Amino acid sequence: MAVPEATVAYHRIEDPSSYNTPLLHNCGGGGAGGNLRSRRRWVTTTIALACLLIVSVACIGLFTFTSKHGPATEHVSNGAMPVSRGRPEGVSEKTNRLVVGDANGPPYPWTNNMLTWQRTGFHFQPEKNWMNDPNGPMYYKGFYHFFYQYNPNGAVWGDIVWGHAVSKDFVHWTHLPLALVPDQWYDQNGVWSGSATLLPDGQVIILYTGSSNESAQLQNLAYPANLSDPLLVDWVKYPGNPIIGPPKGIYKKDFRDPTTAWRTSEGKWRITVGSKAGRTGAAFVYETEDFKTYRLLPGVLHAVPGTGMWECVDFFPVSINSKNGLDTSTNGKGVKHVMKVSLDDDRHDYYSVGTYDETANTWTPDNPQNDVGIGIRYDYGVFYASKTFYDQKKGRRILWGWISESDSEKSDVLKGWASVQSIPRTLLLDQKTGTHLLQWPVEEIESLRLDGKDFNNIKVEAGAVIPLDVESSSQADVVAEFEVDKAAVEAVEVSPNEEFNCASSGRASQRGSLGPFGILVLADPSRSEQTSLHFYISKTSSGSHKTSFCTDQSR
Ligand code: DQQ
Repeated sequence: MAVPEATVAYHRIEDPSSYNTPLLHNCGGGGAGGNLRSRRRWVTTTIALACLLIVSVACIGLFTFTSKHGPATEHVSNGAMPVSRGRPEGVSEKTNRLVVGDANGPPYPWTNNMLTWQRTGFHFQPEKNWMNDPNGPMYYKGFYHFFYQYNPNGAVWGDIVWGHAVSKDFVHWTHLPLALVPDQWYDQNGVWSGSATLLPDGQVIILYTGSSNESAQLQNLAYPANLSDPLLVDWVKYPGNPIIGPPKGIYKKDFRDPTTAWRTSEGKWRITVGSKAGRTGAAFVYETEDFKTYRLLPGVLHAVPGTGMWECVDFFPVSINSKNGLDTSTNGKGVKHVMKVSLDDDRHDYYSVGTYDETANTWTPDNPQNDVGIGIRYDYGVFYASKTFYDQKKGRRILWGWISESDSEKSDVLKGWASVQSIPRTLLLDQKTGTHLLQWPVEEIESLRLDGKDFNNIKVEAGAVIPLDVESSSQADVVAEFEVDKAAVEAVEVSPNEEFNCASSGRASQRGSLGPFGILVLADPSRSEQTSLHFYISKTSSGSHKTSFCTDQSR
């Protein structure tokens, strides 16, 4: 049997205490790290994974074909889920899959110490309270701006406003005053998700969904009060709002989250807004010249039966042959278009690579089997309502996503906060497959690395768990590469039942034909607790190989 060989670079990273500064303090030091180093060596069957571990690393182990010991503690409660608070209002929040067993029973006796320990250092989060979707990310006059769905009044979803923070490097953040709050009839029930567009003449446009006094989802325009303020602290709502209401035949609560606008070959602007008709998820397109009046274009950009409500649609171009990101308006030769939808039904983000036809107002996936909502996801952990933006400073496209903890609302209330944002990721089309996007944490994160340790040529025998001798530290950044020999990959057989799938094909403790192999973090010595990040190589019925990158949080 083949023996994967692993190389692991482990870095302690800085003490996070000073990285989120309160209102209008100085931003911490800027400065990017070194060049993005490509560690993907796909020439042989080498797989790299990078993860910024957000909490104490008690033990890191490498494993393959893990032992048959079942989990000592199964932290899933007996099917009990906290009540989803958002659905009656048109969105579903805190509908987690794995709920720590305090959902309905007596609350777990958390102490302040335990709850403080759970707070992250470098993933973006406000000082307190509930946060969900990333909104309107952009680079403006030297600052990365980040807005987010925020409840200023508590650690559960509700009373939603746009929080606002800026950074020069995605590491040090300065929290600014709330940017948009519900103060009009058309957003009285909440200032929901939306996007920013930078216009060539220097104007900045925000389009967002207001949940009205009657819970209708209406699209609205806002712009900075003072364009010469690099912090864009004050925002004005257009007096002619709302600018777009639900199209005929669409239920008033199924029409939300306008995208960044892109420019057509005629110099007009278009946006898309997610919706559903029956069980068919769909994206409507509107055209405008001044961002105040809009025309609904005939047909839809795309629709997929059976996928339900499409939230937070994202639509952007990627380059077929360059490693640079593309401005959202780029189109033409050498360009593919990515569509991403966030499925309200299963709370996952699905994307697909395809072709945009501006004249026909359609986007078509290259591979209908990988269509949005039924094919590839950005992330197989907890990652939702994501949004990209084009960073014109460094010529890259950056992805943000909302990560909620898999605990209950009760725990959130005790903690006094809920949710973090992903470490922003650079996105590129994988030139090898042409079907997948490559994601890598922004290079700035590497500036946090302190001393580290390298472990080379570790032979990972079947069933082995190899502890790595690393100090216990509160945060760590680990890059692990696995090299699997070609013969072993070729020997993988098609599974008689179904193709491998992270979500349904067994956890890290279940052995398969080539995998799982990966790293275990947050593991106690007996491994009754551990978090696994692992790969699995399988063969599809068409004979091609598929590598899955999974996580198992069940212990
Ligand atoms: N969250 C927002 C909505 C969006 C949903 C409300 C996705 O605009 O559809 O907080 O998480």
